[in-house]
Amino acid sequence: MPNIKKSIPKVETDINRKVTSKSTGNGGELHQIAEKKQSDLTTNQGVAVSDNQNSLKAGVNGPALLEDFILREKITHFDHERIPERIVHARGTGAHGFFELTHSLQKFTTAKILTELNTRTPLFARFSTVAGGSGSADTPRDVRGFSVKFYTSEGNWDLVGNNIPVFFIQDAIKFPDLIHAVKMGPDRGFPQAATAHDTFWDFISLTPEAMHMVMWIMSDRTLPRSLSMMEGFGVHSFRLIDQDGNSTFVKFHWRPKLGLQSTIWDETVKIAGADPDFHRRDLFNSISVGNFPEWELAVQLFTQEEADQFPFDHLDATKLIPEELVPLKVIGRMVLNRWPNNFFAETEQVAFCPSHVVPGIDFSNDPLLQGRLFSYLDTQLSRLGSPNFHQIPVNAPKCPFGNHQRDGHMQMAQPTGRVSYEPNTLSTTSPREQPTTGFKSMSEQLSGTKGRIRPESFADHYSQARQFYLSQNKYEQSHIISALVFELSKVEHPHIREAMVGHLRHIIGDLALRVANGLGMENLPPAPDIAAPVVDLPLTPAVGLIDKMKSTLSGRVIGILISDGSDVEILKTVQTAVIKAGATYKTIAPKINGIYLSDTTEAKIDGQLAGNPSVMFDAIVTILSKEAGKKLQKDMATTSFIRDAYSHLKAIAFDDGSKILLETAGIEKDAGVISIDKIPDFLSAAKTRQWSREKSLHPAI
Ligand code: HDE
Repeated sequence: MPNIKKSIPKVETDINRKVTSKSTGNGGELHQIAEKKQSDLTTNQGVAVSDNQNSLKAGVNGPALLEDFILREKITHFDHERIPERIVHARGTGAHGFFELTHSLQKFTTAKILTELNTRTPLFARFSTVAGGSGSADTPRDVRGFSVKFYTSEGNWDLVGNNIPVFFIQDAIKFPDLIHAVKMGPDRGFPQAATAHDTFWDFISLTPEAMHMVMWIMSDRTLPRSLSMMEGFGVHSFRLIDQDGNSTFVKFHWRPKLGLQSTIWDETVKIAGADPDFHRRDLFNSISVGNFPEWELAVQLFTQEEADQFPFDHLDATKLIPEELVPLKVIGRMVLNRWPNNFFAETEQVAFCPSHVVPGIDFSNDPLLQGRLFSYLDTQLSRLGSPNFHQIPVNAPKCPFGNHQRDGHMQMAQPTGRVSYEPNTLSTTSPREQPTTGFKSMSEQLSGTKGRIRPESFADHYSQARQFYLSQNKYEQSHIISALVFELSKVEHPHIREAMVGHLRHIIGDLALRVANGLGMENLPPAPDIAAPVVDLPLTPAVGLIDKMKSTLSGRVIGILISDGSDVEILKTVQTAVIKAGATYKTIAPKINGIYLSDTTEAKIDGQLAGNPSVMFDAIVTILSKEAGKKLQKDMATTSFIRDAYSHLKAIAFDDGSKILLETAGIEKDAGVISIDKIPDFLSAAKTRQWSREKSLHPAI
């Protein structure tokens, strides 16, 4: 029995603690004391706190006292730290930046942000996944949100888009059903952040309008390599309004400077385990080192008369306007150059609403957009808890703003004077209407019979799905097929799998057949009845991805594996060449410290091998002494490093000492497996993936 009496410290000792910059309390706990350069730690009422390590107790081993207002304030605030996460798009990250207009749309709109050349409009952008909770991984197969809040001189404009130009549904009334179907089951609380389950595919199989979107989400578009390597789309048609009130339809597109790039499905799954923060870390890193992510903003402009000629209805959000039909006009660029000071205050509290538009920009009658115009303001009220959410700095306009709205939870403003209404005679300075430059909706003549009716022009659900699939190259088509096989294999109810394959038959027979084969179906299930005939539309290569990859190493990371005895000259040459080519590198070794190179100098290691599998890199280099190669041959982390890089179609450069590892990992030499003395060849191969390798690795597809 320990001597309890002996272990009780004297209270006096604690009270008389010596005041130095650091001090230790009775229990050995650290007290960091404010010096001149530090401010005092205070309560929220500004009272300096003398001890932030111990609560107030009745005796040294006694219970805590209710009187301890310092403890209660701290814990109460902590208990209330979380706000409801976004119902969708909960997982996200964002950054500040600016937009610069390079081509004026003066002919079409009065909006200053789209007409004043070379002015920099500050902005905040947020990227997100849709289905997962805020703590889910960055890399599930999912659509990515692509939201931009422009703080224009005429008020805030939010362009709240996605990285895919079409959507699942045509009418907002279906959104809660879609989201309930994709989110975790209400009875079991899983699966998280995944579409590969019964409820999602059950709903989709009963929603033929989703088939075009299904093609997009099963493509590599939902597996972006980096947030700065994805396109963004406003999705709906909007209107631009000129000074005479004339309207032109517009679709907004973001084009990444780094070009498009995606990961391979198996790689994506492994990234989720190796680094659940893969995308936000990548964005953070690139902004931190000054490699600012950049996109072009482009528009498609068209008139009502042109729209009448399209073989689809542009107000249907399940359709896109092929670039080949209405070309893109680049009008400016967005650069993200500042990481937020505080994730919660900015990224979590930023409130986007598609209804936030500025004079000169207006809505179309897309029924999905119309529903969104209501939903976002509503959701901010429950998420941020007050109609004053616009006062939070990240949400507040940067131009002057004011009206007669008053009070409410957490009112931060202090309006002065007696008048909080208008019209009035009692104030000469209170805000008044602005009929010349104020926001005006396009004047549109409307008539019709009230009713819950879907337009007939929305009835073709398969033609653009077919167009998308046929516009992919053969590797991309295989990826869509293996994604469908993967997802539908996770579905427990055979009738849902069959219904889905039935739909695929309308898209294209070969696709249905290959998916049915992958699912081991003996016969092709029947195709459902369709509301409108499927037509063959001209191909649109712009929807592809692989063929649009840019020949660049910018934004790419090379993993260099070394160990004791690695050749210092080769290492230096590779590192210099990688940087010169515009990429970055990480030097990986079995130990984070204590690795000595061929010249006996200690190497600088950026990451330990087991914690940095090759899925973290775009290409790998192995530089090993013969002894190290032999030793590492038996190490699973090393062989997986190489085998995964190979099966994820990455370029591999190796030296003599690493040859043995390639043999152990079963690597067959091809154009992407390159001897270290051919660094230019390696760097050129690292700009892409070794697509031709894929067939031999996944013969089942
Ligand atoms: Fe959203 N969506 N959405 N959505 N959405 C939200 O608003 C909603 C739709 C999109 O980074 C919510 O603030 C409805 C299409 C993005 O903070 C909510 C409908 C597109 C983000 C909401 C749609 C989007 C959201 C949840 C069908 C692409 C994240 C939290 C009519 C054009 C914004 C929030 C951010 C977020 C509703 C369909 C994009 C509930 C009702 C189509 C990028 O209001």
